[in-house]
Amino acid sequence: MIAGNWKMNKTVTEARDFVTGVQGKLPAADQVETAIAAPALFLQTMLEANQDRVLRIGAETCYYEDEGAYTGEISPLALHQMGIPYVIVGHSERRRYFNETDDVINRKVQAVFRNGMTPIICCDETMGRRESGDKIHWVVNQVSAALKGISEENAAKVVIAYEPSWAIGSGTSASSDQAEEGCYLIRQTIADIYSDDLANGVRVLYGGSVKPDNIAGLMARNNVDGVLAGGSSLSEDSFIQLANYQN
Ligand code: G2H
Repeated sequence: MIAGNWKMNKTVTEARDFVTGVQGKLPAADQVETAIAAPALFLQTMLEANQDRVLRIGAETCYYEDEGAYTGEISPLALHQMGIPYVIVGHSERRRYFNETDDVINRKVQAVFRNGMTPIICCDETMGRRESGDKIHWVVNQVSAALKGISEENAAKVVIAYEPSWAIGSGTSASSDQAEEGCYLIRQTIADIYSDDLANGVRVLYGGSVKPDNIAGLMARNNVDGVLAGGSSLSEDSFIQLANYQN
């Protein structure tokens, strides 16, 4: 899976032009699944521009209640009714700037599944934790907390992204060894909670300064099933190159 996370970038017009521009230039979905998570403001326009339906259009976050007096929040029920298949949950920027706790993230994962969508759960790790040797504890706890109470049937569908905060937006990706190690740790955690079979079927992505010139080395690793790209998903050319990294 090659997924993009636009964060708070672009306008509705730019979002529509991007989707129009990538039509016919992405690999078939049964070879490489491609997705862009975009601000909720753009989603309807993007869905309408997505004539060939190869690109999956996702949301960057949602609330954990379906409806009610929650001013400014994004309803997972409404996302599902629009035809949105994926929602990013627990990105490190949501944890850091919007105080999302493990408990909130778990509720959001439940809400996404309750509404028939699939969460792309992000799991971060700071350089401090990596250097102090605390990364295992930290990553295991984040994955376990996000999946608390999630059935096997739903856990089998989940997508999890290993996103070391020291690589995000820095211009320097984790090495392929570091990405492999983080993704392996996530897969092992899922295996411990559920089973090896289930864990082997889950897609684990790497995110953090992925670019057209480093994607092939990351994707070559056993436990890296895809990438979540921020900055390099913003331009059509660069996203098309990421999606066609095998060519
Ligand atoms: C990590 C990533 C997208 P970037 O946040 O999820 O962003 O590729 O810009 O480091």
